[in-house]
Amino acid sequence: MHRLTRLVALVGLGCGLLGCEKSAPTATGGAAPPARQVVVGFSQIGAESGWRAAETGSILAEAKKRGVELKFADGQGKQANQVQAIEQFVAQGVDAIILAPVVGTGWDAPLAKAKRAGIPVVLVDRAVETDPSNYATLIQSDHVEAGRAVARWLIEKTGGKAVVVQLEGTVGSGPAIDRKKGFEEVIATAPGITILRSQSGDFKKMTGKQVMEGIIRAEKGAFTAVYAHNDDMALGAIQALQEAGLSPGEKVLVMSIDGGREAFEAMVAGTLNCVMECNPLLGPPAFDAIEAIRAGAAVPKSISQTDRLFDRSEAAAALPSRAY
Ligand code: GZL
Repeated sequence: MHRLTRLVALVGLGCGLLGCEKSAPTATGGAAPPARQVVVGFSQIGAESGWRAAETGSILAEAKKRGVELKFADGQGKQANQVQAIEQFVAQGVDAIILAPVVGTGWDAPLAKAKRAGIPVVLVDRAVETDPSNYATLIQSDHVEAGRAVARWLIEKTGGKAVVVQLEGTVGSGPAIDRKKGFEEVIATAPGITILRSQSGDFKKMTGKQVMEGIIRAEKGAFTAVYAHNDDMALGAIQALQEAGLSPGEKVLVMSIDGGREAFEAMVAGTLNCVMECNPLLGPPAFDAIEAIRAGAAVPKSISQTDRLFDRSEAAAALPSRAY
């Protein structure tokens, strides 16, 4: 192998497969210019839940591992901040953008701007309504199926008889819309199950607790199950139920989605009855997708994560090996 090619190859390997742009050797065989580090902009929703923190950690760690310069923008839960971050990334000429979109609509303009600049966008954990040509791929769990799985568990557990309080995620977000859709589609097959109240807790623990407190005040103990769209709201609701003496996990079944460590600990403690996983460790698939795109390889428009439901009877055995 020619000495120069060997040098370029070594530089490439030194940066990790994605970390550095390989510079072509000069025509005269002179020293290759220094390889340029790949730069990725990451527009994150915020830090509303344990799940969100795990996702952020996974993406930051994967960028470091691959030698990629990551420009991180915390949207603090506001779409306007995320749109501004995307526009800044485009102005800075990043090589790719990772976007976790807080809500499902209102992204056409910033995504079209990135497309015109030739910057691929990888969507993670939530879908958006836009022309599919505006993004390269979407990496997420199947949120509709997650709602269906929780509903199937409730029907089996109760013989199809329950009065449910539903704590919904962030208004307008893909997971909240889909987890509601999947759950309600399946419980419609069980006429003995009704939804007494359905209200957004914005995927936040304190908001989930406050919403639960309001429903307890209004409805007393007129419900037998709580379906929370994520662990944080479930844990907040459990606190409210305990403070009202309504024994969560026993008299009132509590079901959640995400599957973080705290949820498994609540199942071991007996206050949470089942959790449907939603894998937050999207760093590796996100950077695999960026690597493939930069290599000119075809990437599927949608990459789904595989998740499963855990009943609390399985929690103690599963807890030690939980990765998030
Ligand atoms: C799901 C993700 C949701 C989690 C919540 O992909 O968007 O947002 O379920 C998080 O915990 O806040």
